[in-house]
Amino acid sequence: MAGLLLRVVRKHGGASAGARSLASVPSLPPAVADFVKGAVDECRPSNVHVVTGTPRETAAILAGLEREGTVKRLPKYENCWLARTDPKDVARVESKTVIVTRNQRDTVPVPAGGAKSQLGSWMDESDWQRARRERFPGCMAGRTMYVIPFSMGPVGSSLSKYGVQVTDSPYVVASMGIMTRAGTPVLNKLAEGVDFVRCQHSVGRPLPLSGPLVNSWPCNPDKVLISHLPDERRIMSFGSGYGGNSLLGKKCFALRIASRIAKDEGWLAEHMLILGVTNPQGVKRYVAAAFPSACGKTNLAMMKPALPGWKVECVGDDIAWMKFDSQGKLRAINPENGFFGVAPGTSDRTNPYAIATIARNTVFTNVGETSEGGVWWEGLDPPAAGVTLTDWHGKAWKQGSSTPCAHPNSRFCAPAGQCPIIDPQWESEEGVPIDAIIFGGRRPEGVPLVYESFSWKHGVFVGAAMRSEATAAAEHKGKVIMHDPFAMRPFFGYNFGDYLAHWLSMENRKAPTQLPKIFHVNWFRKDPDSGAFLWPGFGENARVLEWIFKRCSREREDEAGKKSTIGWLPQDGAIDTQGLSGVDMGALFDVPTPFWQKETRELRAYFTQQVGADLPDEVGAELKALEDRVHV
Ligand code: O2Y
Ligand code: MN
Repeated sequence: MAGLLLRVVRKHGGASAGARSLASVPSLPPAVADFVKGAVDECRPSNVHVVTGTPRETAAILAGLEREGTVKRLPKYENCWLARTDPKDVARVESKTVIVTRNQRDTVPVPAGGAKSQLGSWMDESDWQRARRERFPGCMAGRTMYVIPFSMGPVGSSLSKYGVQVTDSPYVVASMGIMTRAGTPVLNKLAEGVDFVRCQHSVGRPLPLSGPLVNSWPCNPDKVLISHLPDERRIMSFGSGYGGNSLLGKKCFALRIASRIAKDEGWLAEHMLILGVTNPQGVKRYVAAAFPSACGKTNLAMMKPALPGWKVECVGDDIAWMKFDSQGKLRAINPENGFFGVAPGTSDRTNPYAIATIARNTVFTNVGETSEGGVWWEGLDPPAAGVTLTDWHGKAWKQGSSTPCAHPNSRFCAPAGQCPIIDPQWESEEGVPIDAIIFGGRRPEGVPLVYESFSWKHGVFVGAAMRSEATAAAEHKGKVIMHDPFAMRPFFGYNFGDYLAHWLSMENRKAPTQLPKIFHVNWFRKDPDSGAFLWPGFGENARVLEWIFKRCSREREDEAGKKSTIGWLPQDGAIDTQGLSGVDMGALFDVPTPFWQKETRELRAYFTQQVGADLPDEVGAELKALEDRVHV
């Protein structure tokens, strides 16, 4: 194995008798060595392996996982792997995700009447210390602690930030190697003394095991706790090996901790895809777009436009870090290096470029498997005759079964550079220039296909007012329209009221500032009688991107849209519908007053109960102005 494998020595005598500590790690920069030493002292692994990120090392880690039975090779493809998790460890666990700050109000607005905040979960420092003591001491006994130096963003970019994750999960090492730039080049950067976020992760199953593992997937579901200490720029995650709980560069660092760093430093860390769109004349613009889950974010990020001559290129599908440059242009990078996408529903029809991206060097988790050593999930064509399927539990599975073949949150983890339409500028040092910000949601009624905000302040209000249809929690039935401001509800690293104030402050910067235009889209409006979607979506969404593109073009700036109570709508005929049949544009752009009266009442209740005194006056004023326009 190419990485440094360091034996951990046992200290004898004195107060530290029985403790394990790192003898010496000569290759680590002092601040990194201090962090690793602290983690070793607490978690007491038997070995420490500093990850170099070489292909040989990754291959050895995957071979070890295969020997353990945690992953299996998928012989149908080149260097692809399948992991099946413990069925109790299949998704981000929001209820066990906390932010630890001195004051509750640093983390969340304090809801009226003692209600529980829906905008984050705060933990008191002393409760957190107790929780830490109950979990981490000795948690890596018998296991190797991997030290992963990683970069969010291209190494050396002025917009990038660095992290070091210690983990006892080789699956996490393999996945972080795809999702981030990890290994020796980052360690060299850290040797320059740059700051880094301290990320400590354990699956929470020291050896010898106290009970059997399920699917050779170590985890400790009863003890899961994903904690963030934004003041210390530290993340401590325990008990889960899955996705957003364990790949700490992603939601924990790039959104929760980074949103707080961004507030302190004057930039934006957002739950947004970034794409470049080029018109038939060769003019290119970039947009960033925030959507709650289940709105097809990865599909939009890799869209194959149905409009002839138009081209979309992908910079990122999940997270955008954006900062104004010295000319006042908002520049964005995708801090990630891979896609951790939902597999079910991904197909040649919905996202052909994702299908091409995941054909090699990909780790699949909890998808179905074919008898040919391939993958399968709901939404793909049935496999060829004679090919049989195994479900995500490892059991034989047949079409028509009452349970799904792939877990609904099953994932592919693939290198972004493999996307056939990855943007040529996706790793550019300065980031790509953003002309438009798009908010969106799954709104079956009342919300038009697209509208543009009247101003930056109004756009911030539109982001704050985002809602989307979601499958309700177990205790409810059916679908509900959930509030998900800026698609950041689970990911705010600090008080949402302060977050809104930070967005508003972009307009008052002393330096030159060209604010992007702000839009809202809804691909999911339904015909109230038939329940059918009114808009075909997918590649046809290019027609909406075209309108947004034109609205951003300087020569069109004075050209009026159609003013409505909620924002600028396209004038009749401004959206190209050539080649589309049976699409009722009237129904798609209807803005029903009773719907918006109810919407404003619900928004007022939400802002009052959840944000209260922390709601900036400007956002309150935008709500009041909307109420006046719809005559509440
Ligand atoms: O369930 C998980 O652990 C993954 S969550 C996730 C993964 C990729 C992109 N976005 C998300 C999300 O929850 O927004
Ligand atoms: Mn996401």
